[in-house]
Amino acid sequence: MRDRRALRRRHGRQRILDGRKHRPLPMLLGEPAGWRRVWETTLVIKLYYHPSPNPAKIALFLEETGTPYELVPVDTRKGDQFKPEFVALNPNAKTPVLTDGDATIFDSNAILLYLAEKTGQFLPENTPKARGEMLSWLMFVATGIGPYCGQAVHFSRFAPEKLPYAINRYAREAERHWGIIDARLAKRRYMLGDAYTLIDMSVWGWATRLAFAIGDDWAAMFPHVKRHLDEISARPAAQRAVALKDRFAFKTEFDDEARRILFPQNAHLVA
Ligand SMILES: N[C@@H](CCC(=O)N[C@@H](CS)C(=O)NCC(=O)O)C(=O)O
Repeated sequence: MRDRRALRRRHGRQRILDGRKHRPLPMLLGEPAGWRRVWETTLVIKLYYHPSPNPAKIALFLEETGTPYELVPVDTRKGDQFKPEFVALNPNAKTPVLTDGDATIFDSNAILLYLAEKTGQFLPENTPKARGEMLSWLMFVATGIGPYCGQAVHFSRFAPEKLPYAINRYAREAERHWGIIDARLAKRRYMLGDAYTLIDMSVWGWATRLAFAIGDDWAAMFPHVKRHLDEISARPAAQRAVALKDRFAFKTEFDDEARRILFPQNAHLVA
């Protein structure tokens, strides 16, 4: 009890981080031991963020759980991801990164799993069957949806040469992966059944960019993905997550400097 009072004195009942009031974690109300754990651990969470699909998933999870966090902008079009202090957190030099005390986690799907396990929220039931399904879909999004959408965008929008083979390869593979998600959502409300879980948040990140990744007719191709996207996007937490982009003046131009920074391995080909 004394610990709790001391923490309250230090942080206030609702701590103001980044100019905004954060609500206490709802799942822990009425759970005094949990309160102490939350005050001691989650107040120190930092999300290294850029307004793009992978960081968006993490923002959604933090907003859904009401977890207090500090938002740290990383302007990838200006090269912030290559600063030594950021590379020390993520040797892959990409957003998002989450730090929680002395824990540092990179890669969006790893972060989602970390947060779900930490908070005990948005996980399926703890049976081998349900856990196996959850891990399979999490990895499917991480290794299929993310990379194929990323490359589809790259070759159709950013590559200086329009290479039909590469454009077709990645567009068709991105579509094939989304077709698998669409078929799954045709039979269930959420990715794992009746409950909204971390997998839905992971899918949501890239679903918000489907028009950009595979074209304006995507909704006709994947109506169940569209229904899922619309439902999640209407949630207040999703709206707060999307609004985070307005807190900082991120560079929006995709000019030659941004191209050189984001695709350094190709810079000598277009110089
Ligand atoms: N596998 C990583 C991919 C992260 C990623 O590609 N992040 C993009 C934003 S969505 C980024 O930071 N790009 C900057 C760059 O490539 O230099 C994850 O899921 O977190």
